[in-house]
Amino acid sequence: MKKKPNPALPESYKPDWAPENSNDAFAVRVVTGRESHHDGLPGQSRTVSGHPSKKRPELSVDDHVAGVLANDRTVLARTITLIESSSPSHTQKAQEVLNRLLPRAGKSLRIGISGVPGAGKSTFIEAFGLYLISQGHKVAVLAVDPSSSVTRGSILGDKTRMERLSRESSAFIRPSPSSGTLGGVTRKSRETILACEAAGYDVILIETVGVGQSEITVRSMVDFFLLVMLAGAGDELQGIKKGIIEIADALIINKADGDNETKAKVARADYSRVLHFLTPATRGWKTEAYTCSALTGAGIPEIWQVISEFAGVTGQNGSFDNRRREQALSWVMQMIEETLKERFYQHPGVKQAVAGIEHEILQEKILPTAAVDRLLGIFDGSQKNQ
Ligand SMILES: Nc1nc2c(ncn2[C@@H]2O[C@H](COP(=O)(O)OP(=O)(O)OP(=O)(O)O)[C@@H](O)[C@H]2O)c(=O)[nH]1
Ligand SMILES: [Mg+2]
Repeated sequence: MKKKPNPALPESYKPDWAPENSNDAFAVRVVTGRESHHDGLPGQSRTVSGHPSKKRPELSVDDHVAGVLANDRTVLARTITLIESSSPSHTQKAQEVLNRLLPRAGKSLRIGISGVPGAGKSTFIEAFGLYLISQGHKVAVLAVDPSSSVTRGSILGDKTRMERLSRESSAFIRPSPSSGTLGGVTRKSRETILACEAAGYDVILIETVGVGQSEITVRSMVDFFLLVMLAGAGDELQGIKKGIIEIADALIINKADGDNETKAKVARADYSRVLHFLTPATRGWKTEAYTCSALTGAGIPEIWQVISEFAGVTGQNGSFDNRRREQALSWVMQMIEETLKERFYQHPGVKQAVAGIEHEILQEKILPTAAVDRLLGIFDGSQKNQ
């Protein structure tokens, strides 16, 4: 389907599947280079009528906290933008907001959904999300927004399909560009999850395009990891490695409809055999393969049943809470690594010395180990930068 251009809305402002006349809950990101000191929202965004709107004043910490807790989706969207901002003053403010939100976070089921481009992740999330809402849940989706990637998302040229879900008042969809991030997962996804939980969403769905590392990252922030597969595509084509199957709590063979249904059933049996030999990702839980059709909705309630059962079993045997605690610990370690790395490369002495040392290495004038010693010495102050 060809995308309909909407001249009133710059593409970077709203994803193409956001409902028409929707509010800023669907605003995504800033057009780069427009403003240097923005509040993380499109400074020159336009109204639906096409006239540039006035730049909105920054929200205070209190405004952010109150808005999120009241489930004001516009404020939640702006809070996530604040969280994602890389400006140090925003980071500080975001931390204050998050600290205040923290007591209200954590009470959700976090579900990661991965699979190769075109497997039907977004279509599945729409069908699944609508089903969950019909069961009284409130669903937040961190989705990959294909309109922002070079290939326009899937290699099949499709776009995210969540139009219906995005119209639901019990749903919140936060797209993130798949380009420049780890298959749509950003460094700030964990904090975004906390903000969504504080806003009252009790099921969080996180879509990621399978690119190897992204599955591992998503696994480290969710309770349940779902792999969306296709029948008859072959593991190689699907880019699915044994390691990825091993971190899944369920495999679903999607597109089990029409002519494809039989093939999907065969694939399910094949994967079941493979799973039999693998160590399950979660203690006390047996990972199995299921078929479903995100298009017709067949198999969708059963998947929720599986996930609910998972929550029950792992809640009882303690592995649910254990995993959350381990995830928190590895998050801390990861943040330390990132912060140290950032500080190292931002260190004035290191910055000054790095080019020269690089040159010396290329000229084979210095050994790599000595180069490391020198740079680290400059960083920790034990060596002067000559
Ligand atoms: N027949 C059939 N088609 C489906 C089903 N689920 C998704 N599709 C189609 O498959 C195509 C890709 O679906 P998406 O949901 O965009 O796939 P995706 O995995 O989110 O893709 P990326 O976000 O680009 O990685 C679309 O044309 C969908 O209509 C299904 O259950 N049955
Ligand atoms: Mg998608």
